[in-house]
Parts: sequence; structure tokens; C-alpha cells
Amino acid sequence: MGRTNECNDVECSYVPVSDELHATGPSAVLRGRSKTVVAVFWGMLVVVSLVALTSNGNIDHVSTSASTNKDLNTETLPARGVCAGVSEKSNTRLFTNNNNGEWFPWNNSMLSWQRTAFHFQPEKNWMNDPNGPLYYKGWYHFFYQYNPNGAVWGDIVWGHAVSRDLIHWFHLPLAMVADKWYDQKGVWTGSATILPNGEVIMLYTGATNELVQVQNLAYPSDPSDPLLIDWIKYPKNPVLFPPPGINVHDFRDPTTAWLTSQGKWRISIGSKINKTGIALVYETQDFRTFERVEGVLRAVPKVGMWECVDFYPVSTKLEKGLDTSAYGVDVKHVMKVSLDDDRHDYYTIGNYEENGADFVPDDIQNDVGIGLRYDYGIFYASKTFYDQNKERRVLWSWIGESDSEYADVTKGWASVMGIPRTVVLDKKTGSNLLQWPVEEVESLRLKSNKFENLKAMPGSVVSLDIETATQLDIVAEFEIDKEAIEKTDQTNEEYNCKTSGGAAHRGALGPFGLLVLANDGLSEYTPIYFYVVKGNDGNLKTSFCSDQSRSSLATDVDKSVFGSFVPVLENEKLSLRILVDHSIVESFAQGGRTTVTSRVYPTRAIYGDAKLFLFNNATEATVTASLKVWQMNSAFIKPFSPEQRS
Ligand code: DQQ
Repeated sequence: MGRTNECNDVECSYVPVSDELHATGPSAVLRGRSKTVVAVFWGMLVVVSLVALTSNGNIDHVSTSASTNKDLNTETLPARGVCAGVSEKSNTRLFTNNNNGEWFPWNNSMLSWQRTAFHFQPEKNWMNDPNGPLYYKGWYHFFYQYNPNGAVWGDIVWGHAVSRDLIHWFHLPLAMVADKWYDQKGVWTGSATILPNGEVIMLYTGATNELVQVQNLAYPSDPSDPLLIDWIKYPKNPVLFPPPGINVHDFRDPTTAWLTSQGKWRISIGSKINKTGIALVYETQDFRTFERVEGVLRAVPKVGMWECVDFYPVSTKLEKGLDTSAYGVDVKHVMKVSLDDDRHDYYTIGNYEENGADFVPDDIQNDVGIGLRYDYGIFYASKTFYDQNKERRVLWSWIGESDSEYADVTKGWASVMGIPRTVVLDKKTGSNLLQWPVEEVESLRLKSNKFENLKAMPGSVVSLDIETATQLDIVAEFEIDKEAIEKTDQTNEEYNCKTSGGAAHRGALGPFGLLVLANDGLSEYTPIYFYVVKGNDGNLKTSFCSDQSRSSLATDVDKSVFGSFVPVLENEKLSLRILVDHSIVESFAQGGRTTVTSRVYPTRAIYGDAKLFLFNNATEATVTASLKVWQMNSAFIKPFSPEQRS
């Protein structure tokens, strides 16, 4: 964000790619599909009895000889984010084609498969940040950054949907459009506050006609309407301009307000000074006039602009969530920032001092923007809200695409929302949060398959017979055989999901886990896995990772490996939960201590050819796994019709 001056001479309008450009020869890639159940894995030795063998199981590198679209020259299309003041899509290197000037020949059937079935998506076009989530008169409301004119960032307004259960959604008309000088270049991110008398306050950032970032107030025009369809923008907007010393492009995304013991409301707004990320604090009584609170909530050098600050209390004793204004004994605070520089969401647990409006991290090594992340995959601009209906704190997040902008434009949509997650303090460690899919997602579970005590020998792949595997809820537990742990030498291996070679890198005690969205021939698969290292002190250290490097034969999608360390306490088994929903895979380890969300774009492991496998690529340890796998129903996500009001 804040790079508007780079855009003076770029074409910022959206130019759709014509259909003809996608018409050539893609089906070749689907021919010759193997029906054989797999296989020798990474050239490994032992395969358990559940697996049929083929002779050529070497799948270290993917390649495709599929036909190409050489004449599609979208290299010249400008990135729209920068020209409109927002960071461009993170995978700009995928914006064009592969190094040979060739395009991967996506076809309609592959692209249609990518649309999710139980994650929130608008019917078409681009979506980014979650905005102003709240529960009101029996409905969950969800607003989001939306481009009504295309599948790329731009022309941002507020989309709006409602749900009874956070899973099935009705699309409503746009809540706010860019119709005032103070939001003409975009109705950007904001948050809701519900006052004790039930009044709903919405504060949001407007990008003015001159691209200055200001804060604006809006409220429902008819508070008796549970659907909150019409919104009024306060006639005297903006209510806040960038203060002296703050760049006009670096002042955005007001938080939900919290109440002080003096009866005043406070909000925080993200900014930066040079490379120091800061969270400014303002006080108000009426949400129309604000006063700056001296100092900052927190400042951290070298991390850059803080977007979408979130600030909320968590209980150190209770499992339920807390209202945003909760303060005092048995309460810790969480501060989250979205780092514009690396597009990740970082959180820190600490203490909030009301007097100085000051947040102090428990562990300075894990300060805001340098320590823990909510999710080690694709997960950005998240926001929580207190759900007074179920007394829980719920986290929403924008999950962007990691394919090319060309593919997004072709399929006509971009981005999904992560399944809303409950967030609580991990009482066992005291030093991290636990995130877990809201319980309502379980209402989509259909028939299940149970696998108990499956033994996976070192170097094996086990086919799990569950029919198709594109919409799944998986829970699994793993135990490494104790003898192997004892026998294994201590090492000082510093395993890093991102850089240690993914699931193909073999150690004594890992990797092992599941291959999701895998086809029978294993030409495409996405390992979600644990990697365990026995350190020099004899203690085990566990990482939890998602490896996209072999997830697709396509050349123009991201192939990173994501993940991080996960705390595993004494006597705990290794456990995971995975939600697979077409092109999104959300993975939770150890009850949600570490989470990893991936976007995956297979070309063969789709529809009925998407399968699930257990794998163990350790060199020494046998792993015992128990799993339950549910097929998942699709959610109803459709336009609202009046009969749904009741
Ligand atoms: N997205 C919004 C901004 C926010 C950014 C614009 C984060 O308000 O800072 O679409 O993704």
C-alpha cells in the first residue's frame, strides 16, 4: 500500500481476457490417466500391504508436455494493486507465463473444479479482507472488500452476506459503494462495534478522491431490520484524517472499539513511520469526534506498514470468548497485525495497560510482526469478532489465490474466506492461541470412513479408500514407534518447512502425514505432514508443514512449502485436522496450535480422480495412524430471497 506515486503512467482499468484465448488444446493433459493404485514413493523401499505397486513411482519432478497458448500476451497487463494504492498480488512472478513463454493450458473443467463448496465466496469477481463481522438479531453478518467489476483488486466496495450459522450464506446487496469524495477511490477495510444499547457502529477507511486515507462512520438506516440492508454514511465524514507526521497513504483499517473504565471508547488504526510499524490509538464518546491518545499501542521497528490491526482480550481461565471491552483479572490481550511487507498475519499475546493505552508482549522475542503467525500458509487481513450468541471469539480471514492473475480472470473470481475459527488462549502452553473451525462446520459432515491403527512403514504410501476426496473433513492421530525414537541419534538439524526440501527430504523420524488431492498415479499430490527431529538435548522438536511443490502439473501456480514449529506436550499424540474443499486445504495441528492454509490447483487430481493417501517418508520410524474422514456436504451460498427472512 501507499505506493500510489508509482502508478501515474500505468493503465489501471481492468481488461478482461477474451474467451478465444483459452480455447486451444488443453484436454491433452488429462489423457492417459492411470487407474493403478500407488506406488513406490520417492523411490522408496517398503510399501505396506494396502498398497499395490507400480514400477515407476518416481515423482520427484513434475513436467508437462501439454499444448500451450503462446499468443496470450498478458505480460503487459499492469498490476492493479499498486496503481490503486494497495500491494499487488504477491505472486507477480506468476502473473505471466513460464520461462519458455508458454502458458499452462487451463481448461474450463479444471478451473470450474477450483471453486469451493463450503467456504464463503461471492458469486463472482474479486474479494479481499473480511470487514465488520457481527451478530445481530439472529443473523451473522459478513462484509468484505469486493470488486463488482472484475476478478482483480480494484473499485473496492463492501459486499454483504448473512447467515444463521456461519456456514450457509445469503448474498445481500452491496452494503456501501464508493459514492462520496471521502471514499471515491475505495470503501476500504473497517470494523463494527455494538454499543451496550444494541446500536451498531461501523468505522471504515475511505480512500478519498485524492487517495488520502481517512476514517469514516456509517450506521444502519433501519436498526429494526435484522438484515441491516441499508447503511447511512455520517454526513460529516470523515471523522478522522491522518495526523501530522503520518503519511496520507499510511493510515487505515480502524479496529472494533473497546470501552475504558472511564466510559470512553478506544480504537486503534495501523500505520508506519519510516519502517517502524505502529498502532495509533484514538478515544471517542460518540464516534463522531475523536481525540488522539498520546503514544502508540505498540511500535516495532523494521517491519513496515501495519494493516488491519486487531486487538482483543482472551481469558486465561475460561474456554469461552470475551467481549472486546473485557479487561482485568484473568484476561490477556492479543494484538494482531497484517504486515503489508510480507502479507502475513502476526499475533502477540501480552498485557494491556489501560492507563498508558500500552500493549506489552509477554515475550519480547515474539513481538508484534516478528513472532507467531495465525497461519503459516496463505492467510491475510484477518479480523475477529465477539459472537455474543455463542460467547466465543471468531476469526475470519481472507485466503487469496496463488495461481496466476490470468487464471483468476479466466475463471471470473478470486479469493475465498477461510472457515471461521474460534480463538482461545492455549491454557496448556500459555504462549499461543488455539484456532479451530467453528463447530457449525460439522453439520456438513456426511458419511465417514474410519481407519484404526494403520501401520505405515518407513518409505511407504497407503491408499485410503474413501471414494472421492475433494470435500473432506479429516481428523487424524499419529504415533511414532518408541523404539525408533530411542534408537535415533540426536541431531542438531534445524528443520524448516519452507527451506528443507519439503516432504521429499527424509529424516529418521519424518516426514509422515497425509497426501491430499492426490491422483492414483501420484503425478499430483499435496503432503500435509509432521517432521520430527531429536535434538541434541534428546527432546523431540516437531514441525507441521504443507508442501505444494508437487501439487499441480501446471507451471503457473505457486509451489512453496509452508509451515512451522508446533509445540507437542508430554503424553500428547501428534494430531491434525484437515478441511479439504477443492482448491483450499486448511490444516490444524495439535488442536490448532499451528495452522497452515494452502491453495492448490491440481490438473489431474480433481473430481473423482482426487484421492487420499497416508504416507511415511521417514527412514527409521514406523508410524501408526488412526483417522476418521468425513465426506463434506456443500453449503448453501446463494442470493437472498424474501422468504428467508423468517
Ligand atoms: N486491504 C484494504 C485496506 C487494507 C488492505 C483495501 C489489506 O484497507 O489495508 O482493499 O489487505
